[in-house]
Amino acid sequence: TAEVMSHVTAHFGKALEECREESGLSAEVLEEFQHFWREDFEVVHRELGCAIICMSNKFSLLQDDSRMHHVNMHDYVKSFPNGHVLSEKLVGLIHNCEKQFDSMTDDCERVVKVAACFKVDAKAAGIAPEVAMIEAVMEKY
Ligand code: BOM
Repeated sequence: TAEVMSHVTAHFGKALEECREESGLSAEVLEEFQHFWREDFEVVHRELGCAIICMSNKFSLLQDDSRMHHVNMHDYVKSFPNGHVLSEKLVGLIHNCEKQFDSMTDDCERVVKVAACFKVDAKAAGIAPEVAMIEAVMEKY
């Protein structure tokens, strides 16, 4: 659900500042991670892909090939309030997106494509949070 997704985003987004330098993602492109979900934010920059890889690695959410670690992602989402209602859906949506871009060899470029696909599909599935929902739970993390 969008409510659970707001918790996951709030927590995951806290890793952004640790990853700014190595990813090269400027504040002009993305100031705060929750803006990822804004209607007018375009998920297109290679540096955002690099940042998502770096952030995911902080929580062991990726395998060595920079694809999602299914078990760890499942457990991560389940660790949030009502996480069990979202975890399988989220893993399924991300994996479906990964399959569509599997031939891309640049990890950062591929992951930003996967993230853009995930944003579209999460909205269609009704699990995309409003930025205001994320801001309401930011202080918990
Ligand atoms: O193949 C690489 C898999 C990358 C997984 C992350 C994709 C989605 C990242 C963008 C949105 C994040 C929102 C919440 C955290 C989900 C883990």
